[in-house]
Amino acid sequence: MSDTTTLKATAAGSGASATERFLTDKTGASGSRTDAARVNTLATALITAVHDVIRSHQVTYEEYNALKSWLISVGQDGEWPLFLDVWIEHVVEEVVTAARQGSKGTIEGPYYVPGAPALPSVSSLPMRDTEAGTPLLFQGQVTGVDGEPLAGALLEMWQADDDGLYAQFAPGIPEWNLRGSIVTDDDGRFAVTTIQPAPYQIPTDGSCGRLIAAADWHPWRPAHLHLRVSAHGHEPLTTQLYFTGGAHLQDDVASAVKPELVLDPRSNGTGACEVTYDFVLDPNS
Ligand code: MBD
Ligand code: FE
Repeated sequence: MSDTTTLKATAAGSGASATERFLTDKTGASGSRTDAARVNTLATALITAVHDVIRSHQVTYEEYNALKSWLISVGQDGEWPLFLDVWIEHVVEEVVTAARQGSKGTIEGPYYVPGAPALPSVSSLPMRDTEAGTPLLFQGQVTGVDGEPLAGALLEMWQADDDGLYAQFAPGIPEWNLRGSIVTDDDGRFAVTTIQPAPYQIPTDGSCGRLIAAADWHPWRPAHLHLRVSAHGHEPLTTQLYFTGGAHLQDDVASAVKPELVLDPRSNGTGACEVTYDFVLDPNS
């Protein structure tokens, strides 16, 4: 018997998965490396910035306690990855990639999983027979900054399904659904069949949703494909691609849209859409 409550995507469920994922993949190496002088500089600057907000906005005890209780609940919901990636990461990405010559990138967000199944240069992303959405043929070439094709580059793709759910962060979806690692051919080319993604709402039933409601913001991101493009001797590129004319290109809750990242797919007359997009990777720094 299928029990709908056990299959319901919840903020706490996706938050717990995203927190676990982050602790598995992203700590360890960087967790203890920062030296004390740098910690002192950054922690002092951050705490001082908060003091300035309290003084300039004459924060009350009621507001201080509301903040304290909200911060506690973000952790209880596992929503620190979501909060940080939606409201903070875009500025880190801007600072860290400012000197790049190759393709523009944007934020990774909380739902990348390394190790998606390897696929040949001409492939379909894994999907269900019943997968909803318009088929999309996404093709292009990966090169270095001098135009040299990068054979054997890895194009990792991940996206939400038509209900806005990511495999491994919501229940009831096959493990690698709409996730794959495409390997480019001898010319650096790839051609991937997937589905056109739908606009996406970040979870609204947890602490981030309570902040959005309390501040009268909205939870929407424009429809997007996530990509991580990597090749030997080159800086990996983390990016997202959007769709011209789509909702929320101008008011992405995660502030992660750039004009260079907007695709304009054309109908190919068979009920599918096609678009070409090329990636240029910087050499390793
Ligand atoms: C997403 O799917 C996403 O891409 C970002 C940046 C934040 C939350 C959910
Ligand atoms: Fe996303």
